[in-house]
Amino acid sequence: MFSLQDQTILITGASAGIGAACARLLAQAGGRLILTARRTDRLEALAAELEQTPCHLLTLDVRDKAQVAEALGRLPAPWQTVDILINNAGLSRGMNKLQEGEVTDWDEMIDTNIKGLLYVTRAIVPGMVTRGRGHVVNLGSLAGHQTYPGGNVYCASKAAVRAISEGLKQDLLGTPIRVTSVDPGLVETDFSRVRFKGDEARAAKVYQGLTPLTAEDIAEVILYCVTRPAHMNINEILLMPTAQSGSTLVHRQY
Ligand code: 8X3
Repeated sequence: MFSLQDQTILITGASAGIGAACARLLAQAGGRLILTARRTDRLEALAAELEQTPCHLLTLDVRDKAQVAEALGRLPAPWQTVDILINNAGLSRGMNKLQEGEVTDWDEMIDTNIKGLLYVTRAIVPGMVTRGRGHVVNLGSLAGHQTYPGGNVYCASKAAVRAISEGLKQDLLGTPIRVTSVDPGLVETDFSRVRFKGDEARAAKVYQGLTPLTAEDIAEVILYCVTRPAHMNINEILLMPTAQSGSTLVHRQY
Protein backbone atom coordinates (compact mmCIF):
# COMPACT_ATOMS: atom_id res chain seq x y z
CA MET A 1 0.00 0.00 0.00
CA PHE A 2 2.82 2.40 0.84
CA SER A 3 5.02 1.72 -2.16
CA LEU A 4 6.91 4.44 -3.98
CA GLN A 5 8.88 1.94 -6.05
CA ASP A 6 11.12 3.74 -8.53
CA GLN A 7 9.46 7.11 -8.06
CA THR A 8 11.85 10.04 -8.17
CA ILE A 9 11.43 12.26 -5.13
CA LEU A 10 13.13 15.65 -4.68
CA ILE A 11 13.43 16.84 -1.08
CA THR A 12 14.69 20.31 -0.22
CA GLY A 13 16.31 20.90 3.16
CA ALA A 14 17.08 17.18 3.29
CA SER A 15 20.11 17.47 5.56
CA ALA A 16 18.24 17.38 8.88
CA GLY A 17 14.92 17.25 10.67
CA ILE A 18 11.75 16.59 8.68
CA GLY A 19 13.65 16.53 5.37
CA ALA A 20 16.06 13.82 6.52
CA ALA A 21 13.22 11.82 8.11
CA CYS A 22 11.34 11.96 4.81
CA ALA A 23 14.45 10.77 2.98
CA ARG A 24 14.76 7.76 5.29
CA LEU A 25 11.10 6.78 5.17
CA LEU A 26 10.53 7.39 1.47
CA ALA A 27 13.70 5.41 0.72
CA GLN A 28 12.25 2.48 2.69
CA ALA A 29 9.11 2.77 0.55
CA GLY A 30 11.23 2.32 -2.60
CA GLY A 31 11.74 5.90 -3.76
CA ARG A 32 14.87 7.18 -5.51
CA LEU A 33 15.93 10.46 -4.00
CA ILE A 34 17.23 13.82 -5.09
CA LEU A 35 18.45 15.31 -1.83
CA THR A 36 19.16 19.03 -1.71
CA ALA A 37 20.49 21.22 1.08
CA ARG A 38 23.19 23.76 1.74
CA ARG A 39 25.30 21.35 3.80
CA THR A 40 26.92 18.82 1.46
CA ASP A 41 28.66 16.85 4.22
CA ARG A 42 25.31 16.12 5.88
CA LEU A 43 23.79 15.03 2.58
CA GLU A 44 26.74 12.72 1.98
CA ALA A 45 26.31 11.16 5.42
CA LEU A 46 22.61 10.64 4.78
CA ALA A 47 23.23 9.07 1.36
CA ALA A 48 25.84 6.77 2.91
CA GLU A 49 23.25 5.67 5.46
CA LEU A 50 20.74 4.98 2.65
CA GLU A 51 23.24 2.83 0.80
CA GLN A 52 20.63 0.68 -0.97
CA THR A 53 18.76 3.71 -2.28
CA PRO A 54 19.74 5.54 -5.46
CA CYS A 55 20.47 9.13 -4.37
CA HIS A 56 21.46 12.21 -6.30
CA LEU A 57 22.91 14.95 -4.09
CA LEU A 58 22.64 18.63 -4.88
CA THR A 59 24.23 21.35 -2.82
CA LEU A 60 21.60 24.00 -3.16
CA ASP A 61 20.57 27.18 -1.42
CA VAL A 62 16.93 27.62 -2.41
CA ARG A 63 17.26 31.38 -1.84
CA ASP A 64 19.58 31.61 -4.84
CA LYS A 65 17.27 32.05 -7.83
CA ALA A 66 19.98 31.54 -10.44
CA GLN A 67 21.44 28.50 -8.68
CA VAL A 68 18.00 26.87 -8.38
CA ALA A 69 17.17 27.43 -12.06
CA GLU A 70 20.60 26.20 -13.16
CA ALA A 71 20.80 23.12 -10.91
CA LEU A 72 17.22 21.96 -11.37
CA GLY A 73 17.15 22.85 -15.06
CA ARG A 74 20.16 20.64 -15.70
CA LEU A 75 19.52 17.53 -13.66
CA PRO A 76 21.38 14.52 -15.07
CA ALA A 77 19.24 12.44 -17.45
CA PRO A 78 18.24 9.70 -14.98
CA TRP A 79 17.07 12.33 -12.51
CA GLN A 80 15.08 14.69 -14.72
CA THR A 81 11.63 13.23 -14.18
CA VAL A 82 10.69 14.26 -10.66
CA ASP A 83 7.48 12.52 -9.55
CA ILE A 84 7.24 14.02 -6.06
CA LEU A 85 8.58 17.37 -4.88
CA ILE A 86 8.78 17.92 -1.14
CA ASN A 87 9.28 21.62 -0.47
CA ASN A 88 10.65 21.23 3.03
CA ALA A 89 13.44 23.82 3.23
CA GLY A 90 12.38 26.48 5.68
CA LEU A 91 13.31 28.11 8.93
CA SER A 92 12.38 30.54 11.62
CA ARG A 93 14.70 33.25 12.94
CA GLY A 94 14.01 35.21 16.06
CA MET A 95 10.86 35.80 18.03
CA ASN A 96 11.04 39.54 18.51
CA LYS A 97 8.11 41.85 18.52
CA LEU A 98 7.63 43.12 14.98
CA GLN A 99 8.54 46.66 15.97
CA GLU A 100 11.84 45.35 17.37
CA GLY A 101 12.49 42.74 14.66
CA GLU A 102 15.76 42.12 12.85
CA VAL A 103 15.34 42.93 9.17
CA THR A 104 17.96 40.33 8.24
CA ASP A 105 15.89 37.66 10.03
CA TRP A 106 12.84 38.65 8.01
CA ASP A 107 14.81 38.50 4.77
CA GLU A 108 16.11 35.03 5.58
CA MET A 109 12.64 33.67 6.36
CA ILE A 110 10.90 35.28 3.42
CA ASP A 111 13.70 34.37 1.01
CA THR A 112 13.76 30.73 2.12
CA ASN A 113 10.20 29.89 3.13
CA ILE A 114 8.39 31.78 0.38
CA LYS A 115 10.71 32.73 -2.46
CA GLY A 116 12.86 29.59 -2.29
CA LEU A 117 9.78 27.39 -2.34
CA LEU A 118 8.49 29.32 -5.34
CA TYR A 119 11.79 29.05 -7.26
CA VAL A 120 11.97 25.29 -6.78
CA THR A 121 8.29 24.83 -7.63
CA ARG A 122 8.65 26.93 -10.78
CA ALA A 123 11.60 24.82 -11.88
CA ILE A 124 9.99 21.42 -11.28
CA VAL A 125 6.24 21.66 -11.89
CA PRO A 126 6.29 22.38 -15.67
CA GLY A 127 7.96 18.99 -16.25
CA MET A 128 5.28 17.33 -14.14
CA VAL A 129 2.59 18.97 -16.27
CA THR A 130 4.29 17.88 -19.49
CA ARG A 131 4.60 14.30 -18.25
CA GLY A 132 1.08 14.28 -16.80
CA ARG A 133 2.33 13.04 -13.46
CA GLY A 134 3.44 14.59 -10.20
CA HIS A 135 2.77 15.60 -6.62
CA VAL A 136 3.96 18.70 -4.77
CA VAL A 137 4.07 18.58 -0.97
CA ASN A 138 4.66 21.88 0.79
CA LEU A 139 5.66 22.07 4.44
CA GLY A 140 3.36 24.63 5.94
CA SER A 141 2.74 25.09 9.64
CA LEU A 142 0.10 25.61 12.29
CA ALA A 143 1.75 29.05 12.32
CA GLY A 144 0.23 29.65 8.88
CA HIS A 145 -3.25 29.18 10.37
CA GLN A 146 -2.77 31.01 13.67
CA THR A 147 -0.39 33.90 14.30
CA TYR A 148 1.19 34.02 17.75
CA PRO A 149 3.00 36.83 19.60
CA GLY A 150 6.51 37.24 18.25
CA GLY A 151 5.71 34.90 15.35
CA ASN A 152 4.79 37.77 13.00
CA VAL A 153 6.99 37.27 9.92
CA TYR A 154 7.47 33.52 10.36
CA CYS A 155 3.68 33.09 10.63
CA ALA A 156 3.24 35.32 7.59
CA SER A 157 5.68 33.18 5.61
CA LYS A 158 3.74 30.03 6.47
CA ALA A 159 0.41 31.73 5.70
CA ALA A 160 1.97 32.50 2.32
CA VAL A 161 2.89 28.83 1.86
CA ARG A 162 -0.73 27.95 2.55
CA ALA A 163 -1.96 30.43 -0.06
CA ILE A 164 0.65 29.22 -2.55
CA SER A 165 -0.46 25.60 -2.08
CA GLU A 166 -4.08 26.59 -2.60
CA GLY A 167 -3.20 28.69 -5.64
CA LEU A 168 -1.05 25.98 -7.18
CA LYS A 169 -3.85 23.45 -6.76
CA GLN A 170 -6.20 25.85 -8.53
CA ASP A 171 -3.77 26.56 -11.33
CA LEU A 172 -3.15 22.84 -11.88
CA LEU A 173 -6.85 22.06 -12.14
CA GLY A 174 -7.37 19.93 -15.23
CA THR A 175 -3.97 18.24 -14.84
CA PRO A 176 -3.31 15.09 -12.80
CA ILE A 177 -0.77 16.91 -10.63
CA ARG A 178 -1.54 16.86 -6.92
CA VAL A 179 -0.72 19.46 -4.26
CA THR A 180 -0.65 18.94 -0.51
CA SER A 181 0.19 21.24 2.37
CA VAL A 182 1.32 19.49 5.57
CA ASP A 183 0.95 21.90 8.48
CA PRO A 184 2.37 20.77 11.83
CA GLY A 185 2.36 22.39 15.23
CA LEU A 186 5.19 21.67 17.67
CA VAL A 187 7.74 19.28 16.15
CA GLU A 188 11.02 18.77 17.98
CA THR A 189 13.84 19.24 15.46
CA ASP A 190 16.56 21.88 15.11
CA PHE A 191 13.71 24.34 14.45
CA SER A 192 13.91 26.17 17.78
CA ARG A 193 17.70 25.95 17.94
CA VAL A 194 17.80 27.78 14.60
CA ARG A 195 15.08 30.21 15.66
CA PHE A 196 16.97 31.13 18.84
CA LYS A 197 20.34 31.13 17.08
CA GLY A 198 21.92 28.36 19.13
CA ASP A 199 20.46 29.26 22.53
CA GLU A 200 20.00 25.62 23.57
CA ALA A 201 18.23 26.34 26.86
CA ARG A 202 15.65 28.58 25.24
CA ALA A 203 15.14 26.06 22.42
CA ALA A 204 14.65 23.16 24.85
CA LYS A 205 12.00 25.12 26.78
CA VAL A 206 9.73 25.13 23.73
CA TYR A 207 9.22 21.36 24.07
CA GLN A 208 9.41 21.04 27.84
CA GLY A 209 6.56 19.36 29.70
CA LEU A 210 4.89 17.84 26.66
CA THR A 211 5.51 15.14 24.07
CA PRO A 212 6.06 17.03 20.81
CA LEU A 213 5.67 15.58 17.35
CA THR A 214 8.80 14.14 15.80
CA ALA A 215 10.25 14.54 12.34
CA GLU A 216 9.36 10.87 11.78
CA ASP A 217 5.68 11.59 12.59
CA ILE A 218 5.62 14.20 9.84
CA ALA A 219 7.39 11.90 7.38
CA GLU A 220 4.72 9.26 8.00
CA VAL A 221 1.97 11.76 7.21
CA ILE A 222 3.76 12.76 4.02
CA LEU A 223 4.19 9.12 3.02
CA TYR A 224 0.46 8.64 3.52
CA CYS A 225 -0.35 11.69 1.37
CA VAL A 226 1.88 10.68 -1.52
CA THR A 227 0.65 7.08 -1.65
CA ARG A 228 -3.06 7.78 -2.11
CA PRO A 229 -4.74 6.61 -5.33
CA ALA A 230 -4.40 8.94 -8.32
CA HIS A 231 -7.96 10.28 -8.06
CA MET A 232 -7.42 11.51 -4.49
CA ASN A 233 -5.73 14.76 -3.41
CA ILE A 234 -5.13 15.56 0.23
CA ASN A 235 -5.14 19.34 0.10
CA GLU A 236 -4.12 20.14 3.65
CA ILE A 237 -3.32 18.34 6.87
CA LEU A 238 -3.13 20.23 10.15
CA LEU A 239 -1.58 18.18 12.93
CA MET A 240 -0.22 18.90 16.37
CA PRO A 241 0.77 17.09 19.54
CA THR A 242 -2.10 15.84 21.68
CA ALA A 243 -0.89 18.30 24.31
CA GLN A 244 -1.34 21.26 21.94
CA SER A 245 -4.63 22.69 20.72
CA GLY A 246 -3.48 25.93 19.13
CA SER A 247 -0.41 28.06 18.54
CA THR A 248 -0.55 29.42 22.08
CA LEU A 249 -2.50 26.61 23.74
CA VAL A 250 -0.10 24.02 25.08
CA HIS A 251 -0.65 21.78 28.09
CA ARG A 252 2.66 21.25 29.93
CA GLN A 253 3.19 18.90 32.83
CA TYR A 254 6.30 19.24 34.95
C1 8X3 B 1 6.45 25.31 13.57
C2 8X3 B 1 5.23 25.41 14.42
O1 8X3 B 1 3.99 26.67 16.20
O2 8X3 B 1 6.37 26.26 16.56
O3 8X3 B 1 6.20 25.67 12.27
O4 8X3 B 1 5.65 27.90 14.96
S1 8X3 B 1 5.34 26.63 15.56
